[in-house]
Amino acid sequence: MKYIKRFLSAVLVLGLFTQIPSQSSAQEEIRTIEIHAHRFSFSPSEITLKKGETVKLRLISDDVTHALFIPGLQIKQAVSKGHPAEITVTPGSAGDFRGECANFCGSGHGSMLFTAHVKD
Ligand SMILES: [Cu+2]
Repeated sequence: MKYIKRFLSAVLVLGLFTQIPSQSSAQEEIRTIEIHAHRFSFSPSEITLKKGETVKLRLISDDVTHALFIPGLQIKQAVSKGHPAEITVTPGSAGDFRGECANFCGSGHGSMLFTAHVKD
């Protein structure tokens, strides 16, 4: 009985130490790209992704509510000041995917363009 208890607690302790580091390192592997939206542009206005690579896009508004709309990548995400938004994307094909602001934000709204280049 004594040995069984020792064995079980050893398994528990080992489990704790082996699980926690592997979980956090898996999260760190996802590349995060920060994109600021402000009247009247995105910065950066172009990003380069790799086909099949999962990346996290972190959207931040510096002023009013904007929305990043990239139809070819099934992305449509609004973002307002003080509330960053995160999108995870895994491009399935290579090419240049055009995007734009999808939330009317003033006179220069139409010039808020974006391009995601996806390499093979
Ligand atoms: Cu906008």
